Amino acid sequence: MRQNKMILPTLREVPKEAEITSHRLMLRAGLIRQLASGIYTYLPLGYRVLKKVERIVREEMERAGAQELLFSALQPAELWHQTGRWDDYGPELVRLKDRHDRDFVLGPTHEEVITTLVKQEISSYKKLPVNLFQIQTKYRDERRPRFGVMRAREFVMKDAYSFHTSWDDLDVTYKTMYTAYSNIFSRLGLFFRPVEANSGAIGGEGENHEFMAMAAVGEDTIAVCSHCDYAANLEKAEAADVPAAGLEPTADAPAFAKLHTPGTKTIEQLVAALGLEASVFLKTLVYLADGEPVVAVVRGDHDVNEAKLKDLVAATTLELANDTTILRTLGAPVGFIGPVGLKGVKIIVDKSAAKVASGVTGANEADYHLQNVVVGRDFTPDTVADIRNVVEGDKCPNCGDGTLEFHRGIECGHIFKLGTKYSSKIGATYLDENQKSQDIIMGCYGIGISRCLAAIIEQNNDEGGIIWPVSVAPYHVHVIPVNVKDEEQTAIAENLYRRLQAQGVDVLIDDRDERPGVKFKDSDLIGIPLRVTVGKRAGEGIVEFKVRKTGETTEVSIEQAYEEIMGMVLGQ
Ligand code: 9G3
Repeated sequence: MRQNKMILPTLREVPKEAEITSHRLMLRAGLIRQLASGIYTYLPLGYRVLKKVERIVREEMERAGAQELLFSALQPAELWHQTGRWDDYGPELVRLKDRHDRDFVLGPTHEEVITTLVKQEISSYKKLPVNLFQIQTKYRDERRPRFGVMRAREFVMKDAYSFHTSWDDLDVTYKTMYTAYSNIFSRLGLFFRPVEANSGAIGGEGENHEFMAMAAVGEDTIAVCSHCDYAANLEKAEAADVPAAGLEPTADAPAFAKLHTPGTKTIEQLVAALGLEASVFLKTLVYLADGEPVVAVVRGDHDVNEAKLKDLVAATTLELANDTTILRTLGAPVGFIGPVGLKGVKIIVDKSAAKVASGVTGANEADYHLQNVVVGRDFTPDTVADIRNVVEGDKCPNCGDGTLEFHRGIECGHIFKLGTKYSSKIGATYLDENQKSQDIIMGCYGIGISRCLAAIIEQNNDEGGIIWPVSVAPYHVHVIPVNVKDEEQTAIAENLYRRLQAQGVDVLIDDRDERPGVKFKDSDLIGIPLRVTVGKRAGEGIVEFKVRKTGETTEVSIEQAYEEIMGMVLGQ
């Protein structure tokens, strides 16, 4: 491609609205432009990368035996009424009416659509299993789109759905997809980790894994064992059972007693006032689970994991109660509430909190706390379960030797075992070998294609700009004639450009009449992996060959440059 003809508007200055490196560089390198909040145009350079990522995903999905189709983004609301998700989702679900005033959604995902298709087209077990995928634009009206294409309101997703007659058969495809995803993210040049995840709103009783591109700007926190390969999203991560916070409660442990603690509402204030460790406090929080109050108790040095709590109480919505609700429900102001003496409200105690031998908690009376509280003696939990976030240093639940360390990740892929959650509601069944009608068992598998561009840039950049891996680079080689008025330099550059193109190499030639400095800065910024500069020594058959990733620059013959390039590019 000839740069002089391209719409490739590079920027010197950093757009102020861009907060993270990938967003800044995608704007500065002329890959995208914002149309509206969370909505982007992919300019030619950005679009080329998007198509290369899609091609790699498509190749690996087909290698894994999936068949590609394309659904409509417009989905009739009836399907969403059938699964109940028309009501489950709020403003994030883009809804619209057609000219006949019929309700539609712009698809954020396609479980309803694909399951309806399979219901219509597949009825015999002989046609199963089947794995179908598409690559398409999705719509989710994020409340706060940010970080450029990393959290947009419109984005490109590969979504696949598999259909099975048994969980065992689903497991086979799940493992095949797990491998395909590992191949995909490796080919994209990403440093990634598969992590155990929480299936969240879409539920589905099966296991699920997220594929995290490790990056400091990642919105997800993952807990990784220092010793074994255990890795889990913080929403899901567990810790090996921890020793009791104090001594085991003894029969003659003193009865609980009131403490006058005027104005000390927070754990920090209590620790300071009483000189006790945060781990002996029974921190009490009130939630509304589907509107019903639930009391959660964790140790003072832990936090409630709302994803775990929500799963435990099987709630559709879970939110912290406000101060008024707390006062009304427990008769005490926030900061002085506790589980002792509560009536008619469910009390869930975290496993680690249940081991506190002699705890301190709110007395359910303003300015008073209780000490020497023994769980099970002074109050009876309805449930004792893991409802806390693990903390760094916790023992690994898998090997028990290593400790958990936190890292940040960008969720680029997510695979799920769905079971019959959708097929049962849509009525997608098959006739088994005994002619008995059974609900089809499903899996689903997503990759954020456009999000991968941001993740790749977050992991591959330097002060000069983007450093594209060869596999997804918009062009493999940047041929730069230093002075386009010099006929010899231009002829040599053009010749190399044509020879490489004839070999199927993607070549960009900077044929602009620009100062060399501008050309080199732009070349570093847009991150083409290999560069051949045709300058003063061209007449001697010498050009400069630069590898963007290492910065390694050598003067070589044109032939050597050609051979180097062919060696580094072919097979990508
Ligand atoms: C919605 C809205 C947002 C959503 C969903 C539904 C996320 C929703 C989860 C999934 C699960 C998998 C198939 C491909 C892989 C991911 N956000 N999810 O279901 F209506 Cl507004 O999309 N779907």
